[in-house]
Amino acid sequence: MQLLSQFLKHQKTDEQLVDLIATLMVACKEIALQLREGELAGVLGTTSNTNVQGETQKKLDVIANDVLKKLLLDNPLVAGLASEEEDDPVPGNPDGRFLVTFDPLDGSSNIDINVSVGTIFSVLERTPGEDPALHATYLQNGRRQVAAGYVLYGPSAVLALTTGRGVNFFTLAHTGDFILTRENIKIPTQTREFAINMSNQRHWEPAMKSYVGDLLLGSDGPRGKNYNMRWIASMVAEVHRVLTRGGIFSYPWDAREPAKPGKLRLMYEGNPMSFLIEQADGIASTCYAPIMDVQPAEIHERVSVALGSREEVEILLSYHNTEK
Ligand code: P6P
Repeated sequence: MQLLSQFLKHQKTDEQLVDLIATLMVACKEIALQLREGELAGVLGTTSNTNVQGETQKKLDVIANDVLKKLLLDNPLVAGLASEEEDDPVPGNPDGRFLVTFDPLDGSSNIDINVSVGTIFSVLERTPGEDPALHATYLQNGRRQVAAGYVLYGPSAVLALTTGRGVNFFTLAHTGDFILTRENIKIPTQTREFAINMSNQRHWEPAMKSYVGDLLLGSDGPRGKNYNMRWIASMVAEVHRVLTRGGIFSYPWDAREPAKPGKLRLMYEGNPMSFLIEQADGIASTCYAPIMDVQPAEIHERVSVALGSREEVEILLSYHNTEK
């Protein structure tokens, strides 16, 4: 049995990054405990606030955000953070090295029905001299990430982590340690499983309608095989399934809010998940370009997402006339 800290040292991970990841895990353990308590701790339900996204904040969104903020700002390595639940960046140690962007509790619409949710995080380095109180300091593309991952609060709490040397899973033990449980994850290149919110079908662009339409035709159609569908409405759970057994997950642009590229957020959903997917030999695309190549203009900007099994995503891209 190998502890997270032992594994990272064995991989010769930068010691300050190991320290930061340890801080993130202390926060995620606390969040896991609060989630396990659920109704008993009176932490379900919503607040009277809405976040910068215009979404009503769940009590646990706020709790998870506060736990992460406090612990990260207590770590002198942290120059600042940007959260889905914070309108503006929160500066930490002005001489700190790392910037952390995070979605404290992704999928929180599932909390009150006891379905899996997760914490998503992305680690960047502050460019020396840049002010961590300014939005511009965080606007780095996904290729600049030095680490990314999520903790999925499911039947077990599982950390999926990459520092650029592959993807590994660590399960939270009753001892409070994250233990290595799957090493060097590689996504199967083919799949029969797709995940998309079909209720938006009439709003998609023609290429997505055509691609999904052919999946639905199954063995009678041009794809020549039958597909199964999943939709958990929790990106962390969907991505974990893709990393574990393959598949394709998409939340594409749709005409409901045409000015927005998509629903999911680039800095703390699209980029960290794309880092994991590419490190596991999958593809993560906007349908027209790799997500991690997108140059962010705003911290809370959104992005269209299609990610998963390499050969399946390549077929989706061909419907969009996008080069692989
Ligand atoms: P819809 C959760 O709110 C989230 O950001 C992702 O985790 C999830 O994949 C998506 O939105 C679900 O969106 O429109 O199906 O509720």
